[in-house]
Amino acid sequence: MTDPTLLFPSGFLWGAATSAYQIEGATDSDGRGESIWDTFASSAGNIKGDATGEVACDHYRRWRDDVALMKSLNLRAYRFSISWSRILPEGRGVVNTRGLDFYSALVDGLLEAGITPFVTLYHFDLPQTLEDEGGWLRRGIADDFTAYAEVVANRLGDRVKHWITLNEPWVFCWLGYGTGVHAPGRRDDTPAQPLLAAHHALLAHGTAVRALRAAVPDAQIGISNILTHVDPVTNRAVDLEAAARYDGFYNRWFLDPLFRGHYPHDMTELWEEHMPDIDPADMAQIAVPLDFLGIGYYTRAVVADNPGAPYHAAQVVQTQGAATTSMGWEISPQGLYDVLKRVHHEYAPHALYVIENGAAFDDTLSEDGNVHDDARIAFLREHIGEAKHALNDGVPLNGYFAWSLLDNFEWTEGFTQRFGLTYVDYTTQRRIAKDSARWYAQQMG
Ligand code: GCO
Repeated sequence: MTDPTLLFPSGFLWGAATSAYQIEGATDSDGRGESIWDTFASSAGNIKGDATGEVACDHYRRWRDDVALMKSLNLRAYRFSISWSRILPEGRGVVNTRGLDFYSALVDGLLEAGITPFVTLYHFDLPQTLEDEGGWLRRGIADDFTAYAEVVANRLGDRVKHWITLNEPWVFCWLGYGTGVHAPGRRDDTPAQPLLAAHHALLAHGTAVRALRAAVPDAQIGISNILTHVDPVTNRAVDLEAAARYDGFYNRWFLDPLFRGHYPHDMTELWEEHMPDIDPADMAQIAVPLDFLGIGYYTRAVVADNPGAPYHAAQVVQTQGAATTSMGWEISPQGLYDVLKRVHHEYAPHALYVIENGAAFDDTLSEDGNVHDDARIAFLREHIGEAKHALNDGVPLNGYFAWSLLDNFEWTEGFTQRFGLTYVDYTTQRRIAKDSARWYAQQMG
């Protein structure tokens, strides 16, 4: 039975999301080039269990079954990413048609199943050749990304009408070029490298949006930002200020340039000596009008002042007794409501999607052959309830995508964290819809 409190408008788009490196496998197939995640994962000690994406969910070969699975779950939309290295194995130049053929066939399969494709052009997997030239630290990456976006749009744009340029620049800039826990694993104890990478990422977004508009005039184009709701741990002035800095670092650093055309002034002051050189025309490029903002939301952040903490002198603290997922992230449905309301009021994007939301739990296959993931059902029900709450309060929310369709390669966590609506037995590649998948299917059906 559909939960009556969750009734959404009929056009609301229910979906699930994945990304290329996390599910495809077949990293050597059909002319694909190497990406930074191939390199990073092949180096011992970077990933739990030294796991890699070489096989992952073998989606590259099993995509037809996966589309059938989506259809059986009543999905109306599917968000997936394109592997840049399949399309341009060297990052630029010679186009690998077989890579385009794969995504083209997938798009046809989705449309035949009545599922709207949402394409993400970049989900963390930069071609290694481009990283060798400096990756996101090199300004020319914006032109490379734009040229790649054009190639994909020219092939898929007749059928794909929803485009996401970048997935979560906060993640790949700060974790890839600051803490070094994500590919390419470059480290900087100061904000300089992450800020330079982020500026080029935002610029690449802006120039790619223009190229996409030219190639696909009827496209809906957006970006996906991971956002969090920040609460100070106490009401002491130092913690309030730390919370503001953390918010500047995590949320506003990306939202302000996209929607206001400048970086947040309190943060540029804090990071004055680390700021990249900014060409005066860049900010206008970055603030190109968008059709939607995609929000990735997983948890809130409770923040304390910590003068010794790198980058922002603030620290995320655990809430005593709070329920968490197996990632250790506090479960905070209210935070999703707060984020949606805040973005609507302060930045007013034309439309919003919850483009990723979900939870990892220690799922096990029961003797009855099912996965009884009641905790995930509760997580989804509460978060979707808060999304509805925001919609009721005037937020122009157009859809919700569960992360993820399948258990998959969770970056540095390897295969130890299961985020899927569908359980994947990695030894046989059998897919088993979890109880949460059936619950989700009923919401949509
Ligand atoms: C990210 C990505 C996803 C993750 C998901 C769970 O946030 O890093 O978009 O690829 O798998 O968010 O951590």
